[in-house]
Amino acid sequence: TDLRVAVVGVGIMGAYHATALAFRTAGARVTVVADPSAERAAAVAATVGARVATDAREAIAADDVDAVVLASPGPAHEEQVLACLARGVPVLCEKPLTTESASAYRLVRAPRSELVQVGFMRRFDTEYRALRELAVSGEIGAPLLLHCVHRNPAQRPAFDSTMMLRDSLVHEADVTRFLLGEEIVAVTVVRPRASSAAPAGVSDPMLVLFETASGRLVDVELFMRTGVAYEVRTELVAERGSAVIGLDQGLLTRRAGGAWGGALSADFLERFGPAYDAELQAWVAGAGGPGVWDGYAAVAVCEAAVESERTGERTLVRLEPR
Ligand code: ISE
Repeated sequence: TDLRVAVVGVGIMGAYHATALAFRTAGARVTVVADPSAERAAAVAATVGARVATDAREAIAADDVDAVVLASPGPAHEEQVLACLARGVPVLCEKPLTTESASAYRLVRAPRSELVQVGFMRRFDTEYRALRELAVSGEIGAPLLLHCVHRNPAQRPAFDSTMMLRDSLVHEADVTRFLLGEEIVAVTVVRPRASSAAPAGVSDPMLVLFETASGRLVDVELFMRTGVAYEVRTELVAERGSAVIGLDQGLLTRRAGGAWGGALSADFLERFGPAYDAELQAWVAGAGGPGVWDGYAAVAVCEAAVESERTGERTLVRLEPR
């Protein structure tokens, strides 16, 4: 019998999850869809053969729901995750787990918090998995540095410096923890001259430096309005070699018309679509994935980054005991 899933929040991400669950995931079907926009909920529900709930609470409490995908905005997550845990149903919560470390830590401490998986889909991307295998294999020696590039072609004006750090940098925080296997202890945000594409007061691009517990360094370029493409690259530098992922999308290099080149990903669904599908399939199968601690640790890093962006100072990450 299929796992009956409620999808809460059907913006771009939730709509993608709903169709992936309905048409590309074994062992699951979508029974309920909820969204503040009744129109959007109805459209997605019709596509996947589900019914519409009046609100998130009703969806989470419904009798025909065994598990929940939360793709609502970060500020809504705490209450919704707690409702799932109170009912004892597994929940796949999109990143960020919450928007402040205090609320994320409340989820760490909540009874049955092992039922939470956080939507860090890069952990299910074949390139990131290969990079991690290389990092832990010892083949190129001990990892020393990561260079990360995270570029979006465009963002809405409301995507300000804080959102860049909470919603986009959060992926690099998790990738760092995933690849290096240790916590990030300090964050420094540097603001170069802003792009003319950045709204007034928004620090776009930014450079961010993570320091890990054992003293490794990770630099991140966050640039949300390049006007070019969706580009995510990570280079690992180790004692006897280095490796990079995300350089070529699709690897097809065409030579024609007096030029050579290939296509770039237009958006995160194109780049990470297969990773999202793998993430959902693993979640439905109960195979395990990033949990509530991973979600909390990444939120704590982003919170330090928000403070560093404001003060210009190197900022320590405050992590409660595990
Ligand atoms: C979005 O929330 C994501 O998670 C994407 O991966 C990221 O690149 C984008 O900047 C965010 O808006």
